[in-house]
Amino acid sequence: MSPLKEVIINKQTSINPIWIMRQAGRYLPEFREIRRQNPDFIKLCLNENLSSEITLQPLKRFEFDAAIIFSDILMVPYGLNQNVEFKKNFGPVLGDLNLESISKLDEIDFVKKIYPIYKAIKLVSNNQITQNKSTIGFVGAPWTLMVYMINQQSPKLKLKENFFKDNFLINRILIILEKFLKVHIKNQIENGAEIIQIFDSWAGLLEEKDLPNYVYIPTLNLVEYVKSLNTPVICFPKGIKNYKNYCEIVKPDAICIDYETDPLRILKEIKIPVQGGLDPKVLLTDKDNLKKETKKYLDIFKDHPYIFNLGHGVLPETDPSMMDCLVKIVKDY
Ligand code: 1CP
Repeated sequence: MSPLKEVIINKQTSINPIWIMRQAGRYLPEFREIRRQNPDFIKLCLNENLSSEITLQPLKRFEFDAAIIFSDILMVPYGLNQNVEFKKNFGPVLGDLNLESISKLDEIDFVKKIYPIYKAIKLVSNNQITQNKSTIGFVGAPWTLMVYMINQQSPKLKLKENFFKDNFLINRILIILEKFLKVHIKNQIENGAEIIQIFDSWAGLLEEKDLPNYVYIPTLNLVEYVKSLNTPVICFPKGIKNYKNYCEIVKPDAICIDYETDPLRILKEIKIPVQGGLDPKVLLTDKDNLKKETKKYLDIFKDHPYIFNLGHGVLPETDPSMMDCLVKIVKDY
């Protein structure tokens, strides 16, 4: 069994597997070179030879225990025929949302449009490098995807003022997303993804009272679906205050925590395997500090099933030699 599954399924505490969110891309010079030659990000994600190559790049450099497929959560709105573009120094820009056309879309056309993603997963999972490692497939949670689809850009700047105005639209989108996310999950698993991570990057935008409708229930439906396919599921509800409630209601197989979450509180309150936590900014400091901060997480979770990861994606300005150092600290622990 792969090290990640040993932790998630067998609750093994004597090993600390490691992989890093956004490990493929951004901070690696060999990725930047491919990216420079391929300015259209969507096309790059749909080129299975390049996207599988990018997925494997970090595994050639570092002793990671998992490959996360080079793709994006916004490939689902793209598959639903909403225009998606990634603008340099700005981020994603989405086209107008046409509910009528999305409602009519059938499964086969959706799968056809993003099919190279599944081919890439197959190439990665069949590659010698991923033997005894996990190939991780992923989706954005319905809430986070809906945020991009309605807001039409990152909510980092702000959420549209009338975001919640159209209740009918919101409920329809959530239902449609649930349907197509299940299709996307199933195809990833059938092509070799052995673990699914659900990214809810914008869960922290909601007030406590809105979590059941937008986060807990839609995510629970997906979690149950992944489990029904005999596949472990890791959830990352970034920015929420109450991870305990989340775990009790959504019941993922493992929970990924963000860098603002107190790991001691998690250890006390949460029984399921834990992943992540270390602030990605620590990789921008020095090696002594990196060692100190990394050991903090390893010490706290030494008797708890724990997968090492960061508390959000690795930052583009990270020096790969710091990543090398981090992996060695975790492996030598
Ligand atoms: O390791 C990997 O890089 C795996 C592939 C991967 C994953 C898992 C990418 C490639 N993106 C994602 C997930 C993703 N995409 C999330 C969830 C995780 C998170 O919170 O970081 C989100 C919110 C996105 C949306 C997205 N994609 C944004 C907007 C972020 C925001 O501030 O709103 C952006 C800028 C992207 C582009 C993107 N996706 C991935 C890469 C390498 C890039 C950069 C593309 C480039 O080179 O310009």
